[in-house]
Amino acid sequence: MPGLDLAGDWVTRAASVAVLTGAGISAESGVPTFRGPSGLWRRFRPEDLATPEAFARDPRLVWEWYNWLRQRMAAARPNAAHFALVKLEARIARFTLITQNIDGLHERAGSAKILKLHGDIWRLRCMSCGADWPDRRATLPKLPPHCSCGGLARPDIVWFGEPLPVGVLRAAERAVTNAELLLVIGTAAQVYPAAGLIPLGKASGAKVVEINTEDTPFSGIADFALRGKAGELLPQLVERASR
Ligand code: BV8
Ligand code: ZN
Repeated sequence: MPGLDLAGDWVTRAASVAVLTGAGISAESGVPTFRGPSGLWRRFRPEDLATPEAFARDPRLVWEWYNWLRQRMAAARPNAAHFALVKLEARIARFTLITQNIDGLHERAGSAKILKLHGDIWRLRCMSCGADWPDRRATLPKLPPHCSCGGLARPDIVWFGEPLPVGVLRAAERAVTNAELLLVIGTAAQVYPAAGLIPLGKASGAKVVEINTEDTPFSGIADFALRGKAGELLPQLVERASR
């Protein structure tokens, strides 16, 4: 693929690289994407479940969905795309991985510096005292779970209508603003403010390489829009860069 060689050169020469990943990078690990043909939201509407209103209305229903999601994510394994990013992180001093994913697969692959824009399904947060803690059990035995203070616990993730963690978003904006190269992998680029990082990086002078099986609203501003699976293209890109 023509773009792959040139994009590989850019990765080799870039002094700073930012990467934005979405659900598509975990698709080959068996984690269903949000909008794909077998998309999660085909069965459930996000408005019904991934919102604070839905949780206030029926915490048990929302937790049943997240228990199902936890089981799917616990059974998933990082794929070649996740591991390729670990190799890239080891080679490039100024490297920032920004993810919209809550599945924890980047961590399990060995990525260290991760900016999690939408939180982490393996953490819970108390609605009363605000405490948050890790819980990596595939499913939670008692729904909805409660905090030791007796308060109701929620997944420590960002729902629609909720602000992203400010520090994380600022750090992501800084990373794409200072990046010479921005890799955009497996995201439909439709959820904001995450998607806004792409034009921000471009406007700040970064070269943009998109890896996706389909077109997105920002394919047009990418210097290379590589069409294909992340699990296949990303390892090839990193392999070319390590020559
Ligand atoms: C906020 C956690 C304000 C929950 C998620 C109109 C215009 C602009 C914005 C809005 C608007 N109306 C509403 C908004 C705001 C809203 C928004 O952007 N809505 C969208 C739908 C229009 N945003 C928000 O509400 C955000 N908060 O704005 O707050 C505010 C500010 C201050 C004070 C108060 C309030 C919060 C957004 C976060 C929502 N939470 N996740 C959960 O996961 O359950 S978002 C959810 O979607 C996931 O995190 C997911 O990652 C994310 C984005 O989806 P993608 O990652 O792109 O995945 P998707 O399935 O869509 O696409 C997969 C892609 O991969 C596809 O392109 C496919 O082609 C590709 N692919 C598939 N297989 C492969 C592949 N590519 C490569 N290889 C493969 N094998
Ligand atoms: Zn509590």
